[in-house]
Amino acid sequence: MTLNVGVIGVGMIGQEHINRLTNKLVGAKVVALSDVNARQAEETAAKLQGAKVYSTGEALIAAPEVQVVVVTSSGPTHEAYVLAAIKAGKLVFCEKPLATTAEACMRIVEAEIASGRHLVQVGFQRRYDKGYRALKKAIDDGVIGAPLMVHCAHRNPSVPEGYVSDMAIVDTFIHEIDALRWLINDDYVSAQVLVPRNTKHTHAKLDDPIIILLATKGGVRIDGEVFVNCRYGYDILCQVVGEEGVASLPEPESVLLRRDAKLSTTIMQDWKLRFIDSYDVELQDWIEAARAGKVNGPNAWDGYFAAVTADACLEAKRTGTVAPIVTPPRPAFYA
Ligand code: NAD
Ligand code: ISE
Repeated sequence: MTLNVGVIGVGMIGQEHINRLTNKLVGAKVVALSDVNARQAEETAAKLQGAKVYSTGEALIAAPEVQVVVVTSSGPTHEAYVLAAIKAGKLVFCEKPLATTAEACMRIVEAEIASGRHLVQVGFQRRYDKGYRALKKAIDDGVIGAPLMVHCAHRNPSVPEGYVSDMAIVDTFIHEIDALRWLINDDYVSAQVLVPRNTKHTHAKLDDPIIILLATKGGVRIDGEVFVNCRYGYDILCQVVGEEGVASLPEPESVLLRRDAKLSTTIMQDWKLRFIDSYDVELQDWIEAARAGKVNGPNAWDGYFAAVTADACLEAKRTGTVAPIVTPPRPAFYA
């Protein structure tokens, strides 16, 4: 059975996901598109066989030929589309963030529980990355003993002018927020944010770099650097220090060169390339689960927990204090 997919949002990652659904993955077909930029939706549809353009995301979700929905529109629009998909009883893959506030994520959690079905997956693709999976296996197998500390960094070469301070947390560090609690099987209890002096490459509305300190229920301490004007490349680092040893995220494969009296490898410049395989694995897994009427990946509760943590980081940065991370107990529905 081929799944008929409707995609809402045909911007940067929307195009990437449409391309992989159409040309790389198996078991799905993009049959419907919608975007507030109608021209862009029409131009994208023209390149696909038989995809229909809907003037609103809600109309796309309601369309009988659309079996499952992919939401790749901008963050503030996610809540309404995910809620509409739940109401229509359709499985929905929503790019991160699930929604832009913890309250909005909770409304999604409540609606999903009320529907009685698992319908929502959030686009935290790091859980599908080969390197992160190998690192998690080493931790889960007890190779380094119980984790004590995690050191990590998320560096981008540069960001556009519109990228402002909060985005370092809600758009960028949100990936670490989700990946690290999954990696060490723990939840966070507090956050603190340190702001070193700015790089000369930043602008007035962006503190860059920043350091985020998280503490977990189990007593693990995490330090995460976000540096989005690092200049030299797109670099994701993660090292877990345990009682018996240290495990690090493997570097992406690259030829090791000996030349001109130098030993060198290439550092990628772009998140799209760095995680290209994980996006493929993530969406293929989603399609296969969806064909069985299920969701296997990061769920609405994970999206909610990430949003609560991001809010605490923002509060900690604003007040210069250690902010508590408080959530209600995880509902049995998400056990
Ligand atoms: P983008 O700005 O390139 O694209 C967003 C698209 O949404 C645009 O085409 C815009 O016209 C459309 N849009 C805006 N409001 C809409 C509405 N109400 N209804 C329908 N369409 C609407 O942004 P992007 O970089 O593609 O990001 C989209 C989402 O994907 C964001 O939530 C972002 O955080 C996420 N993202 C995730 C990753 C990842 O690594 N998982 C990477 C990049 C982006
Ligand atoms: C972007 O929104 C993403 O999601 C990328 O994966 C991330 O690495 C980048 O820093 C974000 O801005």
